[in-house]
Amino acid sequence: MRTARPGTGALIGVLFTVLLMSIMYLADQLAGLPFVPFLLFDWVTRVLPGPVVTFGIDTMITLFRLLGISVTDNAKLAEQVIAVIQFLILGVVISALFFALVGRRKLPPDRTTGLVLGALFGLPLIGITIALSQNIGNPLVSLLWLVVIFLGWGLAESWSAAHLLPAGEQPATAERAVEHLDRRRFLIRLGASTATITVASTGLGAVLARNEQRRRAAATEEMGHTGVAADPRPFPNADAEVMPVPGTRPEYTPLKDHYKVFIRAEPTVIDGSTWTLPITGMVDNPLQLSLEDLQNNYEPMNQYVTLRCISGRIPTGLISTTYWTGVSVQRVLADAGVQAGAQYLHITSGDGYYETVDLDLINADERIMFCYAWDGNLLPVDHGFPLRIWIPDVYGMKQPKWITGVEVSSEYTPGYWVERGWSREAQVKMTSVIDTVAVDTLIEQGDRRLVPVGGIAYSGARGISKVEVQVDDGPWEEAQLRPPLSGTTWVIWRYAWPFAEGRHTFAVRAYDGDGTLQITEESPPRPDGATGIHNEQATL
Ligand SMILES: Nc1nc2c(c(=O)[nH]1)N[C@H]1C(S)=C(S)[C@@H](COP(=O)(O)O)O[C@H]1N2
Ligand SMILES: [Mo]
Repeated sequence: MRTARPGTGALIGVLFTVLLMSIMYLADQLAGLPFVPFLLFDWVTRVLPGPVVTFGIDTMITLFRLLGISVTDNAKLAEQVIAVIQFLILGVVISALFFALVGRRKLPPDRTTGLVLGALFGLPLIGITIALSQNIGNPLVSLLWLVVIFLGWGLAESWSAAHLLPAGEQPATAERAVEHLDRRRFLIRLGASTATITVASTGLGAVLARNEQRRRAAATEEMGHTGVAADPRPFPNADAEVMPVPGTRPEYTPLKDHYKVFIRAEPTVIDGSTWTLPITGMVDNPLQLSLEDLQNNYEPMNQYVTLRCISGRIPTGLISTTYWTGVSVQRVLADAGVQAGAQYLHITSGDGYYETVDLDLINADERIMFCYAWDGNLLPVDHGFPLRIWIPDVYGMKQPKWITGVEVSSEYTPGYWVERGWSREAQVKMTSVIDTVAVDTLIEQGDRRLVPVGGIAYSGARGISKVEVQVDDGPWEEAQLRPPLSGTTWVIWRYAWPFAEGRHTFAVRAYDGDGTLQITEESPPRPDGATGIHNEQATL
């Protein structure tokens, strides 16, 4: 008997699985058909226990920091790479096992086996795709497409096995040599042709993806100019005397730099022209509101908002500020007529995310809004188009994007991240951060030279009343505060320190609107949000 060739099987698995992915990618760009590796990844992260997922994310962030890579810019890309590798491993393992079995004459490399193999690989994945498919175009077309390509993968596997592991009696030595040569040629030709198709379809897919991105940007811009929201500029603090120290992060985050966090490998795309917001459950008058209803039937509210992710460390990039426009949730609920005994809003999203909001909180705060615009334009796709909620003073995890359902209920159910071990309340923890010790922009004051130090302080909707800076073991000195864009944004602070040569440690701490000092004891982001003092070293 010929010895089994799991190595060959693995190689064939790489060729056909990479090819399979490139075809799925092209079909995704051409026709919006599902890209299964991302969906598999989404499913795996959803079914794995919370601590495992958090450990995975933490490991990734730690690794990035060690490598000096920006977490904000690359986290999603890293997830996508992991998704592709995971899918590849799956295909390779199945292929290697298959070749091993064929090599041991346990399976014939014929058409039936190929179809069964393709079904074994594809059916669970098709199941996952259907389970996660709120947003895949036509489900029937997607289904048929996936059946075809996975069966195709199986047939290609068995066809290759038939060429590479011929059945029959052990041939004579001379024939064996010829066969060996044949197999080699077959492998080379196979490698060349699969590689060609892979490169071609991936390349074409990438071009289509870039065009689609442009088209989407143009379309959003056009919709944005229908005057959905007031333009945020000029800023309310344009005349403020206290200016940021050069090197401080922008007070108003450029939209493209706003941090992004979402559970799936890709942002969720919702068709705004057919989308409606259903308000259901314990209401007298269930509603179905279109985007236009929300824009036209309710007084728009505008608010400068700093949004912060609970998983951010100190300091971190997972915090940004922009201008939010929407309608008061109170007003919408008044139209729906909330019934006695109702206690919670269950919000569900197009990506499978969900959160629960206490109705007492909504009744107490008319600022809580269904938000449809950022920075004067409709929401960007990545940030929750067409609708997200804003709740002051809590971390981003409490505020779903891509809202597709709102149900009024008497029962509490934990939200997506609460279920995975994160804080139920998720109230923002006060933080202050040093952005810059501006060694290069010394201020001359008579014969004194001062080093400007600057950064931000943030305390949800509680405001910042005081920021203090400490250098080495010196006293805590009060910094100057720039008036913020609003009571719900971060505050820019600055401090001028008398220059002294050497290596120094700068520390910062803040007090909120009530004069409460921030928590100085260090704690990690999980489960309640990071606390502790930010230190920064500089050599002068
Ligand atoms: N539907 C949905 N909403 C969501 C999330 C998500 O994954 N899906 N992530 C939440 C988290 S953890 C944060 S920090 C904010 C981030 O919003 P942004 O990406 O617009 O900055 O969205 C929140 N809302
Ligand atoms: Mo978050």
